[in-house]
Amino acid sequence: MNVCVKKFLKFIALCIQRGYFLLPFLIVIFLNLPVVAYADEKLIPGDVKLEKKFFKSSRVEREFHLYVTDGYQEMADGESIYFWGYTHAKDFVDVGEIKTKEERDKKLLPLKVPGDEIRLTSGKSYVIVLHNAGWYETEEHSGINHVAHTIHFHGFDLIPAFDGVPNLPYPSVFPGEAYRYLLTIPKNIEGSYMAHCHVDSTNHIMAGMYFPLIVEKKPNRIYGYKFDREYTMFMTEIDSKYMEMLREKGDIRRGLDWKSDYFMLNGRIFMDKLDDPLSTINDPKTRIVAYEGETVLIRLLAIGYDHIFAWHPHGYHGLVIGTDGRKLRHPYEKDTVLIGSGERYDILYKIPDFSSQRKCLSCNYGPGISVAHDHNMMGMVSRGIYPHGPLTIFDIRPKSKK
Ligand SMILES: [Cu+2]
Repeated sequence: MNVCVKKFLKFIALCIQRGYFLLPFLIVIFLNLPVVAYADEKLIPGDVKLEKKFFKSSRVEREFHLYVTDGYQEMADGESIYFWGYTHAKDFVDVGEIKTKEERDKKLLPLKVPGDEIRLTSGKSYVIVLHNAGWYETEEHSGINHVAHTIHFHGFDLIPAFDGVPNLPYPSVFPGEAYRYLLTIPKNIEGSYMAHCHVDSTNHIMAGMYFPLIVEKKPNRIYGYKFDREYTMFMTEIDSKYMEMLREKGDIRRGLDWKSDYFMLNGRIFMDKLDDPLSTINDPKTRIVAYEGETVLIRLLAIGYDHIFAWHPHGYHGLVIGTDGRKLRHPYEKDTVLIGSGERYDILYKIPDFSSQRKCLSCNYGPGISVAHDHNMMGMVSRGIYPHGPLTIFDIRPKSKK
């Protein structure tokens, strides 16, 4: 508990002792003080002048509190993989310092890789607070029990204070600490981005420290185009054996030793047992459901070690309208889009209307299911088994069933 809070609590006790019961409550109302006293988490000080200016000149639209921690994620093939990542409490609220595993499990949502999307609006200002909730799944003497982290807002073109590169100029966040990132999104900026940790990037990114970041001017609009539905497809990879070695011993191997054995779509793999609840196709965020005549936006994102993903939906050519958060002056049609670590593509898929079907019996027109998958075949194998990779389906339904 910090000194001010302690002094204030003493003052309340004194008032009650002397019979002035209402005085402290009137002060709280008058000063609009928060009544909750948070634990003594250390806020890493930023640039005081800059912060003062930010809060004076900007109306903060929303504050997001992100917590980094470790955990296990169950995969559709029955394996459990050790990950690091970003999580949060319900509605991204501040739950103060996390000191124990019990506290973490009670206050925060279970760790998910990638972390949940953060969606921002062009022209508005935000505060994003990074808290380090600590590591709890490691062996006692693992060398990574006490590691620091940051957030790098990939593609946001920020000043170093909020760019998440350690010690340029602010230190990264150790357990029990927090750091505030103050962001104003320019009015002319929109599109698909991502965020990731920038400490010892090879290890921390590969361990799962990333999440999608979306900027929009208006819902269902991008770069002047309209769409009916959108899906974010985040393609990533992990070396599950390396992760287990990190957890047990914590000695970090040479970066070049990564050998991914899982290639994922939104943190999942496809399972040939079609009703597996953990399979990509049974995840509402990954199964692409749309109706005849609609336009679907796919926000394609990738991060990883050296895998180049090849996004390939059967039955459709998509219109690539933007990349890396910028509108393309000359959009182009593709049925296979190659995407490497850090890249993003915004692609529109126009779902044909069955009533306008041409006389082509073999063409993909009308409701039904078709697959979309990584066409770099190395990625279609997890733990050596095909087709346990980044594969999902376009599930097109008739208008009448809307
Ligand atoms: Cu990190």
